[in-house]
Amino acid sequence: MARLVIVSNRVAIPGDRALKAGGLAVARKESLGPTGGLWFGWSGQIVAKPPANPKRISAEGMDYAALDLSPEEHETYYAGFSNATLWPLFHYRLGLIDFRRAQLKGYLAVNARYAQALVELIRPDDTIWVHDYHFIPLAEMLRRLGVKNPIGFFLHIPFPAPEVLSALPGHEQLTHSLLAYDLVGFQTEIDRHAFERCVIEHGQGTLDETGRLVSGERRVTTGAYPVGIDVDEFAGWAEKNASSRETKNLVDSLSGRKLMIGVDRLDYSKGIPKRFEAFEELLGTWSKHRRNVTFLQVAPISRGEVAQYRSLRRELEALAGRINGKYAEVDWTPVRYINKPVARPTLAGFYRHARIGLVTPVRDGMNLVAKEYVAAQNPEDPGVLVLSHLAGAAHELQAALLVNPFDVESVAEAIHRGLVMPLEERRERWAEMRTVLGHTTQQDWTRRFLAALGAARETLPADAAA
Ligand code: GDG
Repeated sequence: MARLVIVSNRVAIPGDRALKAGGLAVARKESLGPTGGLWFGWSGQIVAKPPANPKRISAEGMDYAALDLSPEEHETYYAGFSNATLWPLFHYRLGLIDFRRAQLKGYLAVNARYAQALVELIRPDDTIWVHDYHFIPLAEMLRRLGVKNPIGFFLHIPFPAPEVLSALPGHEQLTHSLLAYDLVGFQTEIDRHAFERCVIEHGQGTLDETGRLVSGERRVTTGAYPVGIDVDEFAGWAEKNASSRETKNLVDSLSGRKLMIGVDRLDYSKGIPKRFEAFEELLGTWSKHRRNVTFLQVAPISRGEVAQYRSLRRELEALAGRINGKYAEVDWTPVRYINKPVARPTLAGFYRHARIGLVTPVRDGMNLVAKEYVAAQNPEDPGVLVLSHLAGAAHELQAALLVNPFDVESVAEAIHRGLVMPLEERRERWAEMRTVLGHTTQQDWTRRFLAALGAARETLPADAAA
């Protein structure tokens, strides 16, 4: 059976405790499971003189190859171009972009170094699956080194409309380099269409009769493959941990009050400040909810080395302090704000007790927390998902209470509606969402993407394959 080679920013070597919370790590780890293969990426280590060759580890039937970064590479490629230019740009936050030519140079140099190291490891019948915005130019560099294998790319975050992308210096080069892949996959049809528009409107390609992009000799398939979760595993954790010690401590501490929960990496795309304001609005408008609902926000610190993330942290500390100062009683703290990560099985137990799951990103590729919240519910007494229509997950979870995260009053109204929603309506909405989740699991995602990558190559004329 052909080997699968996965490339992603961070390699999750078994037992690696330093790996931060995040959707990609979860999604990719699960996708390597059934096939085995090689996982290639950054070790998480920053060293003065990184060796050219990756560290090799084999564990649990898989091979891992991890490269270290130098402090300068980490600054330019990771903190700089990837997370201070591409991340805000792709999330439509042009005002937060901090573009520097040296960072773009570092980004291209790290991609070139990775390509050089990877080419040594690739076997002729490998299939290569590259993940996310850190590695947009990787296939182009691999092709230059003579790699002819099928290479697919999946973007976990949104792809911006051409009008937005054009704010990036050198954006034509970036979109053009994606055409070196055989398959370019996105979370939603909106993202896929935005990419297609960028290629066509910038004169880099045209559509053939089957809907593929044609650029010179190359033909590139595009598609939407919404990331899913392992629903059964998550539901199992929730059932088991509904009565764990941690959950019991949490439930006891609520003294019978309803729980509303938010769980996000501390990131400005997640809309956490507006969400805090919506909770403040709820307490101000509906006095009956005062003392009767507690909002738990878990927000593990992420990318603390990037300036925009540090200022978000200060903003949230001030907001939580303001709301608690205004409404807290000696025996009730309205907002519990936690910056420490919490293990996913533990979170599953918390979700099961939460009457409201509040997921209000201002832009999000998919958002796995929304799906995990649904999977964790007790079918007899499910909670209510309040979900931003700007999350990719909203395309599937239509039975959630969909909100515009910028409209604080409407988010407050949706929370109120969820808090007073009759059991029958909660069950109906939940059952509809649970059915949808069952059709697009994590396993379905992997299978669909890899099948499309196989098909993208099989139908190519011989001269166009690589
Ligand atoms: C990117 C895209 C896309 C959260 N807090 C903790 C924790 N988590 C886990 C959650 C969930 C994952 O991390 C977060 O996934 P999201 O999808 O919500 O968000 P991103 O990290 O931004 O992920 C996103 C995703 O990639 C997949 O394609 O959906 O749009 O931005 O699984 O449970 N895990 C642990 N402790 C925490 O405190 N252990």
